Amino acid sequence: KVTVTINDKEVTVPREYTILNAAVEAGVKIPTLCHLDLHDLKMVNRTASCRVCMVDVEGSPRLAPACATPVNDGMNIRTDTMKAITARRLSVELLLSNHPTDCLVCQKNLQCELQALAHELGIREIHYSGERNSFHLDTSSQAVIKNQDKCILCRRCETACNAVQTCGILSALNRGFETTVGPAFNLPMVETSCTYCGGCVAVCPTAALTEVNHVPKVWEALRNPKKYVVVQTAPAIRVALGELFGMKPGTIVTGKLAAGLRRIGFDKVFDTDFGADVTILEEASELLHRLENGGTLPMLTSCCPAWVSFIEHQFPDLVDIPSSCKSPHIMVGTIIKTYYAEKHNINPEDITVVSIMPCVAKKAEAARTELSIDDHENVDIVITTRELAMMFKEAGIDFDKLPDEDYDHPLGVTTGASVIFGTTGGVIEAAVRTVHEWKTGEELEQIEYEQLRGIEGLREGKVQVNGMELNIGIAHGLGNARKLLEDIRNGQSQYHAIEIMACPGGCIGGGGQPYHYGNEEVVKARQKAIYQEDQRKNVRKSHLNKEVLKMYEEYFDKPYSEKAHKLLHTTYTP
Ligand code: HC0
Ligand code: SF4
Repeated sequence: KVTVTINDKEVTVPREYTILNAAVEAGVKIPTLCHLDLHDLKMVNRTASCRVCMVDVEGSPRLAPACATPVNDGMNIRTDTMKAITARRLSVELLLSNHPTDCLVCQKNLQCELQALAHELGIREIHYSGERNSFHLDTSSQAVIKNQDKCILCRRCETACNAVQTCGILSALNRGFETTVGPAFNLPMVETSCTYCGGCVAVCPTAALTEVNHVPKVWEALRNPKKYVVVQTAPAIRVALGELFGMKPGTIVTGKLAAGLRRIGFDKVFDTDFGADVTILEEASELLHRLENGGTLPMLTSCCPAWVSFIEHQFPDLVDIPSSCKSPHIMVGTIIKTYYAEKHNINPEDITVVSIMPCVAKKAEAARTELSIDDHENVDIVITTRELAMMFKEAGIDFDKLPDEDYDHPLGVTTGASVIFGTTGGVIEAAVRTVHEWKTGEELEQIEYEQLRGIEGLREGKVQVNGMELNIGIAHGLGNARKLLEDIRNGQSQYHAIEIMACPGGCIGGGGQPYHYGNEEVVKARQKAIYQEDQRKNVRKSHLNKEVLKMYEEYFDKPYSEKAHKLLHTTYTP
């Protein structure tokens, strides 16, 4: 341990701490911009490129970047000297001198870390003016927009894409003033193996990387009297949306969410959780089928589209191992345009399905033609949690004051098992609840599988089912997934089933969620809330969802039937 003094406050901290770590401990705020430290999620960006965290260290002629300078015993640090303050302002002013000033109409207006910093430092004038970079705006993909004019070269996106996701799409290009970040040869995003996980979007401090904005399309559908517009919400939305209306991370807003969606004009408010229950019935059947018939093992979950895209691009030889189940929101889209449309005598052509997702990749997933039925997309528009908040704000919805309302029947009837899909470990826990009861015929009393829970990037658990031991692997973050896939490729995997989610934390930490600004406690609070929501449910196992069972009886016959195969399953393209 070492003892240091920061602004006259003494703290004793571990030797490996930086000045910034010590300042946090001392309760002294040092502004940062490029820095990112999600320690438990293993996402750390320490490039020290922005020079915003400069501090004065007694006895040193030069200022030190707090994020990259280790502490020494007896160090006397000041964050508030004129020299430090001036240096910080200078760094921000220099960044601003090469940054567009269209903040008022920027996608990140009031959500931008650079803007917030300029405000905090009281910058009212940019003393330097000169040439500005002007790069090509990349709108080639269905999911991510890349606007390098707004890039401040913090390199957080590179950390997310390379160190965490191991996708290797983004890296520095050119030199000097021409330096920018992009794919090799500055190819358009659509021509790369980008998974659209949105990891880069989630950590970009400015609007250099944002999601494609589909809000206008949703308004257009809602205003079209000929359209029957149905909405569905992913499990992770209900534990995060409140943050965009000033609520504490982890506030559960399920009822207000349903009410708000009704207020802005959706004809039906359905739940992706219904599709998650259907997924469990299909996926659990598939797992048992594979186990009992010598099928390919391990079986991998298939609900995360960035993960599906990752395996297609990077492990094309393994595409027969994910479950063939379409993802829950695509299943809901299919069910609305087949079963529900037939039952209510609505022409599927007149239906618009909108998915509210914590995810950027879901935008690209919905456009995949192999998921269509009869040439119609199952899901027409996907918007993120952030985009939904924009819609509520635009519509003047006082979210906080909304009453709690229920989702509509039948596709709004859901279980606790489907809610936990929103966190890492949840899909496989939900599957085990069902597999266990199906195999033993006995009621499972202890349904909370603690060994499958947690925030570690790679986890495993052993579950007893009717005398058989199921080995389960869990990975979140594509870099962790890569390790499990390499084991499978080398014939070293001991698992029967593996859950993979691309985003750190699972969907709760998705690329379309409210920005966490590097605070991983936000992701943990959402995870806690997901498990609370499960506990609040009367029915907590997917195979006991009455409306799902009724639908099978009326339409699909039984899980894994021929009709279910035709409509609820898909194939992958190497
Ligand atoms: Fe997820 Fe999903 S759980 S991927 O994490 O499976 O996005 O929340 O909607 O589809 O249900 C995201 C979240 C979903 C799907 C579900 C799955
Ligand atoms: Fe990399 Fe994901 Fe961003 Fe694509 S969306 S560039 S894979 S971090």
